[in-house]
Amino acid sequence: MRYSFLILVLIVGFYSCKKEGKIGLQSLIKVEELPASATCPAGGITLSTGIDKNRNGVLDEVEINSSYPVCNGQSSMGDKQIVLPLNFAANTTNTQPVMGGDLIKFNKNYYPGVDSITLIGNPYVGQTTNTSRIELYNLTDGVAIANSLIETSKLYNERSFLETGNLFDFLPDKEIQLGIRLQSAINGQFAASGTCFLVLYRH
Ligand SMILES: [Ca+2]
Repeated sequence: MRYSFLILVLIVGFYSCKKEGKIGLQSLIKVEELPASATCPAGGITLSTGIDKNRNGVLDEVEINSSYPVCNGQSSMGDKQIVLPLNFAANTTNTQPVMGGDLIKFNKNYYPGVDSITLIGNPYVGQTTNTSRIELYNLTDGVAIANSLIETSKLYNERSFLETGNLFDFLPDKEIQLGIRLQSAINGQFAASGTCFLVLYRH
């Protein structure tokens, strides 16, 4: 698995299309690479969550209130959460959508107990006047997954991970190849997909 960033700071947001006013303190997720161990034989990531009490945009050690491992390549019933990379990192300067990604043979029904599936991504733009749009894309049938739009006007250095709402009901009941559709809102301006993951949650 490729977690090229040693430490990523994710900001959880449930705004796919609509932007809501930021009030109060923000809940953050920190992702750290986890070496292979008895817990995770194939390695994985450690997900830590907490509130950004000092509002510095970083989940500091003292702010962590929950931390747990997410193993690579393990899909036992014991996993509360499964993170699948979509392997799509692209950019465009065109309003014409770009599609790609290689999450092959995906079928939501192969994961008993999973009742929530979200897209997490950290797209960004070259200029804040532009908006980068990513959507989960069914490459097998050539259609976007409904309600999976994530959009942002954040620059690379300010980008953060954003998460859609639950897409479970919008994914088909069959095996498909999943990817990402990327689009720049303004022709001639740079937009990038960032890194995208599909996250499956068990009840
Ligand atoms: Ca902080």
